[in-house]
Amino acid sequence: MKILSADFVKSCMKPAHYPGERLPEVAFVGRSNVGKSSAINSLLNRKAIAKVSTTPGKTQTLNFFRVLTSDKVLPNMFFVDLPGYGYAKASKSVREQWGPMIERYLTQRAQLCAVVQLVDARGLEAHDVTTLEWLTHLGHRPIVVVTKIDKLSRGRRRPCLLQVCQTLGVENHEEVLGYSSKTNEGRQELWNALRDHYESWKNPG
Ligand SMILES: Nc1nc2c(ncn2[C@@H]2O[C@H](COP(=O)(O)OP(=O)(O)OP(=O)(O)O)[C@@H](O)[C@H]2O)c(=O)[nH]1
Ligand SMILES: [Mg+2]
Repeated sequence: MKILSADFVKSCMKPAHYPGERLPEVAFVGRSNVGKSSAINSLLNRKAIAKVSTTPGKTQTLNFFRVLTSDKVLPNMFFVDLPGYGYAKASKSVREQWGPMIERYLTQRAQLCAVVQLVDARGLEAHDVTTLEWLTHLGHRPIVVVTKIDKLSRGRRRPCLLQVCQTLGVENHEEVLGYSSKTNEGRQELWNALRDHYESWKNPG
């Protein structure tokens, strides 16, 4: 699949400010610094369309990117980069706004067709487990992406994915994907999963 264009559209907090255009949307969820913005850049073949930082807490609002692809099934969509959860160093008032801001988006946005939950290949945290439970409770079936997989030797990758499946209680192992924004490993598999999700969202049952 070719990316024909990828543009940052806007950054916002309130539903009234979300883009008016009704395109399918893909949201990226995960703890701070896990690599959400990097994964967006990698999927879009862009170096820095989404801002990346070594310091957790870089993304603080909902950031919408309009994406056009050569794919017949999923030719256009918004990617939505969300702030990370569990960022303890953000000020209290900021943290108090993030929860409701993310929850409002995930519960109210009718055109949200896929949620990608990123977790770190170097280990899950309790927060990751509760987030998956929460997303499931909200009616989403997240695509779990185990990122920074390049930090593990080849031999440790499959056991790591199996461990993530087990800890998160995901029965179908194919629903947990290894990913590296550094080497683009897993990029095609994630695009395939997004396309599949979109199709089953569009034609439920
Ligand atoms: N080696 C490696 N490093 C990565 C990968 N993905 C992200 N990183 C690094 O991890 C750090 C955080 O990446 P971001 O993409 O900013 O993470 P984020 O989840 O958007 O963080 P917040 O916006 O703070 O929630 C940066 O230093 C990235 O270069 C990956 O797949 N492999
Ligand atoms: Mg970010």
